[in-house]
Amino acid sequence: MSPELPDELFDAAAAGNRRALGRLLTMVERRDDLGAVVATRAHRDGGQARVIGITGAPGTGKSTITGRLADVSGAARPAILAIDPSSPLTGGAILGDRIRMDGHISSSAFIRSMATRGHAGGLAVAVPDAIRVLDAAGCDPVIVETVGVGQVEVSVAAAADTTVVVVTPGWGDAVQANKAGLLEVADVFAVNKADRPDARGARRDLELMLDLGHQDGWRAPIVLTTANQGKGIEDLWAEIERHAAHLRESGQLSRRRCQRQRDEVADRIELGLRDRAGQIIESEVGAAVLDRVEHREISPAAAAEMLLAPLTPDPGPES
Ligand SMILES: Nc1nc2c(ncn2[C@@H]2O[C@H](COP(=O)(O)OP(=O)(O)OP(=O)(O)O)[C@@H](O)[C@H]2O)c(=O)[nH]1
Ligand SMILES: [Mg+2]
Repeated sequence: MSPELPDELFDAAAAGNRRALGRLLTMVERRDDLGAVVATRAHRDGGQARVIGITGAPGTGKSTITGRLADVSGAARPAILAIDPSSPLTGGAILGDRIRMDGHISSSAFIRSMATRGHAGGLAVAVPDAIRVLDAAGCDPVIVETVGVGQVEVSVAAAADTTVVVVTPGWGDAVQANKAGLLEVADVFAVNKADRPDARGARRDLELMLDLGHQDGWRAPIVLTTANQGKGIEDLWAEIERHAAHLRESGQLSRRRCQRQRDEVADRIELGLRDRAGQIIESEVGAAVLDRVEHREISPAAAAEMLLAPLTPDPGPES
């Protein structure tokens, strides 16, 4: 019989059973009661894995790099989590297949893809849960691939210890507006498709950008890669490891992780309050208060304050 209870699934997953690991991830993605049990245990047992984010514009070679990195890491049980914020419900599976088709086929990595399911903000809580499950099941490193340069990617980058931003020759023309965003998230840059003309120019543009930015004891190194030929991947891995060592030695690793947990709790509060707001508006009391707004007895602001009051009790005098 195959195990179906979270504890049994964790034992099986830790022993290398991929199906059990997949089941656990499905449980946390559903975010139901069972998912909460899984997430709790994953949080208790996690904290060991190195979490590496790989991000950048569509088609820059993230999946190819990710698969190659998993192999070059020499790790026994690397995991890849591919996230596509733009994809509809079924998109995730397609993305996963694309890793296998386009990218180098990693020999040992556990690969999982996740779509956002159109849940505003949902990714912010689903991704950390999935990372924790992989971590608690003994996967290391956990490499998280996200597409795009924008808000979602910034929040996903926040879930990683080390974030690699992938650009290609000509990047400077393409993402003019996002330079500040790139600088903010990048711990390491990969200029991929270095087999194309002007990879050196792309590196120079990045250097100039880094010269202007402020530095916090770490200047993002730039590595030229030709991922589909496996070139530069070992150098890239070396820089990722160097950054990991810097985080540990400077004490930033625990600071970043603390900040991350804080952000996640804030995200979860926001999500919870948003759900509650919907429920309140739909409730009988909500309808009655809205009725008074409609009759111009009270303002929308006053209505919101009235409906919020039970949610935010006065903390009272300090005890
Ligand atoms: N010429 C060249 N092609 C590459 C290189 N690395 C990857 N590719 C190719 O570029 C295409 C896109 O690679 P992917 O790894 O799927 O890129 P991606 O960034 O994961 O793409 P999305 O997930 O769709 O955003 C594939 O056809 C790769 O084979 C490279 O260094 N040079
Ligand atoms: Mg990809």
